[in-house]
Amino acid sequence: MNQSELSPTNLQAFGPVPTPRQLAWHKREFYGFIHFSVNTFTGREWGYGDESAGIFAPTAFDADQIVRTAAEAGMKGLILTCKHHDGFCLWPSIYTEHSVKNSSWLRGKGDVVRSISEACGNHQIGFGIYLSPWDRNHPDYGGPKYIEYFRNQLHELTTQYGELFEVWFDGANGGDGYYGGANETRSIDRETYYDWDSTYEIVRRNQPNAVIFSDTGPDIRWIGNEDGIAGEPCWATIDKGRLLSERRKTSPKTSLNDNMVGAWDSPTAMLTSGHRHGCSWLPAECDVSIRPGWFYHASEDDKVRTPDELIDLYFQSVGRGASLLLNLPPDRRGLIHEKDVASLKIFQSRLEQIFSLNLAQEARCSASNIRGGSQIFAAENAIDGNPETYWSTDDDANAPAELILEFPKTVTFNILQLREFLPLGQRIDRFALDVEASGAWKQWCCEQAIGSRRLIRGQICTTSRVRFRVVSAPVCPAISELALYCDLKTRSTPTEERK
Ligand code: FUL
Ligand code: CA
Repeated sequence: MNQSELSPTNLQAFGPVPTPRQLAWHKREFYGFIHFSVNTFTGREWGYGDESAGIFAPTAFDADQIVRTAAEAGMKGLILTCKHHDGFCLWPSIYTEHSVKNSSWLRGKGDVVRSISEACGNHQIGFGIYLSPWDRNHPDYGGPKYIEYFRNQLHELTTQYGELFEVWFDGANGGDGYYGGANETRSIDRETYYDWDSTYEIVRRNQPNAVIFSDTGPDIRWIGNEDGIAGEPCWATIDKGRLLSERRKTSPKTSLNDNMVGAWDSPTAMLTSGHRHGCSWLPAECDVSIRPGWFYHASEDDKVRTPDELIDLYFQSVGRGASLLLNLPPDRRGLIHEKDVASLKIFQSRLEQIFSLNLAQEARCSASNIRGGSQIFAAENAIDGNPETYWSTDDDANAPAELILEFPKTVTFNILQLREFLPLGQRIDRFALDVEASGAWKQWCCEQAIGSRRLIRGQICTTSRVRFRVVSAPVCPAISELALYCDLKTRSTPTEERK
């Protein structure tokens, strides 16, 4: 009998738990966004909707180069802006003329969605779609005919391009647009206009494994900022009722993105941190661009995020139990620019270097308590490299509880990685790590929230004993992984400090 078969009887889940599609998504952690449209050729960030399809003219579009760049950077999927707010479609939709079929690119015979989705298949990474609900080109936007159009397009995209891992619905709705020449401001009621439940139904029917992203879910929530930074802590759970009622208090005719700055209990602050005892499992995704803009602008060629900045983002998103959705905008050739490629290459090799050696695997591991004294919940499960096994305690020995790692010879580390066994929920409130120094325990960190993956960067230290403590938890823990790493790049700092 394996541990997961035992868990329902032996160990009750705590609070909400992820659905199978959310669980699969948690494993993806780092994936990319591709913003590509008429904006790439006009220099805008939000096209007005009056751009001629003819201006979409990449000179050397190469889906393989784009997807290879993403895959080699360690991304496990790519989400393409099939239609941004300007309404221009990167696939030859049968429902509009405003698409690649009327562009000069490949004499109207190209299909960016097809090419990128196939390249994702070739590189064995997931493919996802972004379809903007707001459409500044469509004459019927704001009325019922547009909803039919939007759903028809969603149907095309969810049936003609293979399996999708994520469907991304943008909350932005700026009001004004070309709207087929009308040139006016059209405001919609974001609560009711799209009748989201019926729209989500299309995705569920055609792509049952895809997670749906929008500001407030249903599967994945927005992190509340476009900086790529999750809250500290960031809970996977949230009180959706409270979130939605606070959101309703802000104007229903704007998008959540329009209320970016707010008080602690503002909807965006809730999205950033989640709620410890929230009743929905709704994990966060951190979207951010490798450049200041979402679309390519030559003027930003010198503003590409550096490998160090990307590493920081990774720790502030993936390292807080969220995912990192990093945007790579193709340029006017239809390629990821050399500067972005160069930064991603160094970033990826730094990541590989950091996580290449898990020092914890060299330790002997013991625990203050093992559930039922059983091997099934053994201390070693936390360091066995198997995500399906975990350490747990008896119900009355949940906190404080500790794991002690003893090393045959001293180890030097500055990074701690933890994971909880997610099918049993997010169980730990607060934890600490201590290191032994001159015969006494010294606290190395004390933080809240673990969840899918928690990374803590701290002081570099050399020791032969490490103690992990569950400081506070309402139920017994289920720690599936405790790992220690050393980031070579910062190895020199502490020597300086020790002097
Ligand atoms: C926002 C949009 O308005 C931006 O243009 C971009 O697509 C970003 C990912 O989402 O809401
Ligand atoms: Ca394990």
